[in-house]
Amino acid sequence: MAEGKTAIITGITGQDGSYLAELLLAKGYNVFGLVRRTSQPTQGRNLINHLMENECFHLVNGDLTDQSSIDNAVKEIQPDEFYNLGAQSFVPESWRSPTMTADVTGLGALRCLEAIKLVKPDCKFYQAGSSEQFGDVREIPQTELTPFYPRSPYGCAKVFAYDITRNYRESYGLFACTGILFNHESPRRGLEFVTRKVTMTVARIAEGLDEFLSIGNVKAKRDWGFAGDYVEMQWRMLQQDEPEDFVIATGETNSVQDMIGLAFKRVGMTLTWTGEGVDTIASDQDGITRVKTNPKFFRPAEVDLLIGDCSLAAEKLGWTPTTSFEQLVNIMVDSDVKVVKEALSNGQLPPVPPA
Ligand code: NAP
Ligand code: G4F
Repeated sequence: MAEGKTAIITGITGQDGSYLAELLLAKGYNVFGLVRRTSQPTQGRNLINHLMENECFHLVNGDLTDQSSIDNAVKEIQPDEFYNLGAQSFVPESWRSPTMTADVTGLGALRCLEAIKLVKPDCKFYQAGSSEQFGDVREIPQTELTPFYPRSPYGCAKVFAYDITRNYRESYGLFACTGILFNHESPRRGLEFVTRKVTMTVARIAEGLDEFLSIGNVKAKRDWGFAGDYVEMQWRMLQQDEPEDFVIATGETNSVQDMIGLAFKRVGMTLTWTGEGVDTIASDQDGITRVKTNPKFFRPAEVDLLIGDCSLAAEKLGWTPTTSFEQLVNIMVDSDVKVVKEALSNGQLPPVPPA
């Protein structure tokens, strides 16, 4: 054990959990990641494999749906800080599995707060909030004061988690706060999310493995940033003197169509778009169809536009995003081209985004 602070991270195997663990270890923390039991112990752990030899990095079994496992982790570890990043985080899945999403993503936060309240009330708590809480946005851009209007079971669960975090802060005096984070991406993003699905498919097309990208609503707009920047803000929120909720965003919005155009541009293809809605397609400079719309990727209720106002974080946390939208897309395309090339040269099958 290092002499520094001790932190628990739920969601350690995910995109943000892996970046946050690296950040805290570099700052001298002892990091304990909560992981769900799987029948194959190494399954899904590839983002943290490189940390397993670090003597300050530990895994502890637990599940956000199980109060005792969280209580036990807090009792044994006696953390100074607790980052609740675990969630069923894929919005379309939340319509297919709404009660599971409410249990993990909503009640999971309450279970963490209960454990802290009863066992270690001076532990600081970070809740991973989401711009999905704004949903059908009530104002543009969205700030910490914008009312919520979630559009999915996932968004509703995150609103509950936000409210209960504020309530435990006000009822019990816990240092508990929510970061309302807008979409943040990286080469570690899950293949089901739109940016990574696009960059992996573009890499596969560039290597001649696929012919076209099958996509949903390309008109939706998001405020996309780089995940590595965003975990630094999670940490900074817990270093404040007083707990406070913050919007973390870039302040720039782009459409899915813009994102796809940049990704193809990176591999030397210029797209021309035709049609509307489910009839939208895009062809490259040689007239080959490279993007086709598939109704199955449209959602029962869409969040059309997100753009955050991060003035409060700029003022109090010193927040300035370091990676532009085009740089982010280029980083992700280049990484996936490398992944595909390496797999092919090793005689392996390159990753395929879920259909
Ligand atoms: P992610 O890659 O989908 O990771 C989710 C993590 O939650 C995984 O480690 C997963 O573990 C874990 N998990 C799922 N169910 C669990 C359960 N029942 N018990 C314990 N752990 C469980 O998500 P992310 O992109 O890193 O996002 C981190 C957090 O920020 C999430 O809460 C997400 O909702 C929120 N958020 C993300 C963004 C974004 O743009 N990335 C924006 C706003 C908010 P397994 O490996 O076992 O599945
Ligand atoms: O990449 P997405 O699946 O992300 P979404 O729904 O915005 O949620 C992500 O960001 C949230 C923060 O706002 C997080 F809280 C949440 O956990 C997650 O990380 O979809 C982005 C947009 C949507 O409008 C969707 O309709 O892309 C559109 N889209 C169009 N075609 C598609 C597709 N999304 C996916 N996943 N797959 C498609 O084929």
